[in-house]
Amino acid sequence: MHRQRTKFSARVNRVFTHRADRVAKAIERQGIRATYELHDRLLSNRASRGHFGEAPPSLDDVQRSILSDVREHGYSLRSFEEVFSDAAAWTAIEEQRDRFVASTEADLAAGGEHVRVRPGKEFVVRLQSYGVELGPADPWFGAVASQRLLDLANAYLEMWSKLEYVDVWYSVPQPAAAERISSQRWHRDYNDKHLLKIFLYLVDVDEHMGPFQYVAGSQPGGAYADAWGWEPLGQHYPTEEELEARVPSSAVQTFTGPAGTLVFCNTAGFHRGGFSTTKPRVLATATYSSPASLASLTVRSYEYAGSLDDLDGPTRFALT
Ligand SMILES: O=C(O)CCC(=O)C(=O)O
Repeated sequence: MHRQRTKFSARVNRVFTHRADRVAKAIERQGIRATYELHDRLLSNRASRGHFGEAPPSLDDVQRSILSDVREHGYSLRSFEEVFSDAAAWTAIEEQRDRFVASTEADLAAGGEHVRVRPGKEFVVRLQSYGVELGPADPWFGAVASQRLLDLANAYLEMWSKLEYVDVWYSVPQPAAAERISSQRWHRDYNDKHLLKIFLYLVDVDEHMGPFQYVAGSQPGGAYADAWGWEPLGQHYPTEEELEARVPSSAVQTFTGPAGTLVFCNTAGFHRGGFSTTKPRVLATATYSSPASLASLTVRSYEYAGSLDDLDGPTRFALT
């Protein structure tokens, strides 16, 4: 997760000198951090914790075991089949992948002008990006807006969560000699400490295809939580050597696996991925965050396009 330029700093840029711009940005950062803390303690998350506490969801064995993994280690490694046991849903997601891969490869072959990328992260082509409408007709959205996953996210965050981000990514292979950049480097997501992120591999991913990697125990509350600890808008990108000096190599988990591999993790912990040097890595991803994050540090990637009348309280809260 990488920060987008805010309107305020863009406005300041036009008016102030370079030095004043730096000062304005520092003040803005301080204000955003304070706003996040206030929303976490009082303004947003308190009510959300209250809703959750009134009627906590009852979880089945699979959900409970994922929850216990993520709490203890910061991640849980599963498969789509184990979590959903829904062959039709998996087929629909595979068809969505095939359409996306075909259109992305046609666009890239024609020069890449029409692919959706974000500045500074051009190695990831996105199916949706920001500002789209999503609803039950979209198979991946249907899976991550399901009660099964929302119950899990809410139980992990111990509050009603927001489904903040939903997308499918195609990571374009890089030259083997290229430097890792952006989310290919070790980092903590800056936008919340109450985070549950999901990655579903849509192709087989080996060690050369930029597998997702995670430092077990680096999640808030874990054994390595204090290594460049999480803070709102934090921007620590330690080198491999710096990370190795503070965290044993046995803590670094590398998720190679077949299509259908499903990783749950709190990306407030250290992670990286997407540095493929051979074949494209295609995956679906989603993020559940706390309301405090949406109120201060991030924007939802989509607008919900379905009918709100059919939704229960936690689902309506998550999607709006
Ligand atoms: O592409 C990856 O494996 C890492 C993605 C990432 O850093 C993120 O979603 O925060």
